Amino acid sequence: MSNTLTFYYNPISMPSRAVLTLLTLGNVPHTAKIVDIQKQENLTPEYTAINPCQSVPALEDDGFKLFESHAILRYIVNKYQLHDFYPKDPQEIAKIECYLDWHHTGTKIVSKFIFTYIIGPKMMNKPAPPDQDAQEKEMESILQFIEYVFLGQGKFKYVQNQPKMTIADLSLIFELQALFAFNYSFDKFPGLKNYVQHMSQLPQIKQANQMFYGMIKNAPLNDFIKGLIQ
Ligand SMILES: N[C@@H](CCC(=O)N[C@@H](CS)C(=O)NCC(=O)O)C(=O)O
Repeated sequence: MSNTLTFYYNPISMPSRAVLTLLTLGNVPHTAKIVDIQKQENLTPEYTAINPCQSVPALEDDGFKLFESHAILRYIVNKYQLHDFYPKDPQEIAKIECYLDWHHTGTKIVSKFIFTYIIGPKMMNKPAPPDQDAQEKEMESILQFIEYVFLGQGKFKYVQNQPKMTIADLSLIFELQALFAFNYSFDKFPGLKNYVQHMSQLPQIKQANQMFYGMIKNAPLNDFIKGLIQ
């Protein structure tokens, strides 16, 4: 197998961290290249030729170009036969796919909330819209759904009751950890809190989060988050 896979990412991007963690956990030979979004490297003609969406992550493998983190995650598990992270049984596959499809309109509401009320106002000089309480309620209804449905009321260790961590978990966890920037306690959702706790302890996830944790470490943080990011 040739070592031609180039992974384009940004360490602050949640979908980038999901793919990076799979590459690390799966021991996939690759070259990782940071795309500096602040310097607008994602808008260059060279990068646009790799990812016409001008977003991260993206991948280039011996001339084959791919964008969208879920497509990239699936490509990696299929190409490198990483069945530990993607089941073989059609019904189990369908359950993982169900989460991955739902993620874009469901879980993404969590990161949208963080962007609107934390990253926008604090880092991009974008004033926060006034209806934070309503948006927080909507965001929490998503957290409740994840806990109830995808984590079986908190009884499942991994998304969709898989025996091992799959690409669905990798997609989910970094979005949930974005709530650390909001100093969120997770106390309303004990099943979700347990999930965040055990997933956050994985060394490869900690490693992927180095820059993110560095950015939040001096902010006021509750003991739950402090314990996880050290
Ligand atoms: N659905 C896409 C989302 C990609 C995306 O929105 N990436 C963001 C960072 S998390 C980005 O590159 N933003 C740069 C920009 O839009 O200018 C995926 O999962 O890959």
